[in-house]
Amino acid sequence: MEEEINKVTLHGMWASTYSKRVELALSIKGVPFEYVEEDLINKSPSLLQYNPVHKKVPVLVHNGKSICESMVIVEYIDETWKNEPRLLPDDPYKRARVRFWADFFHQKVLPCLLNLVISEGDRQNKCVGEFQKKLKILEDNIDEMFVDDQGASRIKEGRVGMLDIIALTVLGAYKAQEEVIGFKIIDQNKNPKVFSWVNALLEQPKFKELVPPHDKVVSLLLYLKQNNIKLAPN
Ligand SMILES: N[C@@H](CCC(=O)N[C@@H](CS)C(=O)NCC(=O)O)C(=O)O
Repeated sequence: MEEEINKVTLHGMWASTYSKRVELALSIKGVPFEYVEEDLINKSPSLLQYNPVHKKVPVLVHNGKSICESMVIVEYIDETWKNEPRLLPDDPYKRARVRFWADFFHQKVLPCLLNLVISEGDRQNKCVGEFQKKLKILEDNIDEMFVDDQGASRIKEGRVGMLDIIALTVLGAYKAQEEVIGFKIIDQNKNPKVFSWVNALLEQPKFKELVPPHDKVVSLLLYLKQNNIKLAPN
C-alpha cells in the first residue's frame, strides 16, 4: 500500500545531464524509484504523454502525476521529501541566490561548454575564451555558492544541495571532455576553487556511483563531434 501511495518513476537517459540532476536528487533524499531509460530517437508513448510540451527527459512521475524540467523537478523533490539534507536553504534570500546560480550554470555555463566540446579551430578558440570567463565568474563567487558551509568536509559528509547537483552535472564530465578536445578546460592552477569543488563532488560516494562511465561518455562525445551533431541545451 505504502509503495502504491509513493510510486515514483523517472524517465531519463543515461548520458543526459538533466536526467542526472533528478537521479542525484532522488538518491540524496533516499527516495526509491523506478527508472525508465528512454530511446530519444524513438521516444516511448509514456514520455510523449507525460511531457507533451517539450517531449524531453527527464520526467518524474509521482503517483501518476508528471513533473517536467530538471530544475523544477529537483525543487519538487526537496519540497515533497523534506528529510535532510535540504537541497535548497529555507531562508528566502538564500533560496533566491541558489536559484540564481543554478540558472547561471544551466543557461550560461552548460551551453558554452557544449559549444566548446563540439567546435573546432577559430570557433573553438572563441568558445574557450567564453568558457574561461564563465569559470572565472564561478571562481570569484564560489564562497557564496556553498551557502552556509565550506567545501570538501561538507560534501564528504553528504550535506549536498541543489548547487552541488548542478555543478556536478554540468562540469563533472570535464575529464572526458578534455580527452575529446585534447587540452585542459578546468585547470587546477587557474580555477583552484572550481577544480576542488568538482573533484570533491566526484569523490562523494552517492555521486560517484551515478556519474556515467568515462569511456562511454568519451565515445558518445566523439560520435557527436564526428557526425557534427549539435547539442542544443535549453
Ligand atoms: N530544459 C530541460 C532540457 C531537457 C533536455 O534537453 N533533454 C534532452 C536530453 S539531454 C532530450 O530529452 N532531448 C530529446 C529531444 O530534444 O528530442 C530540462 O532542464 O529538463
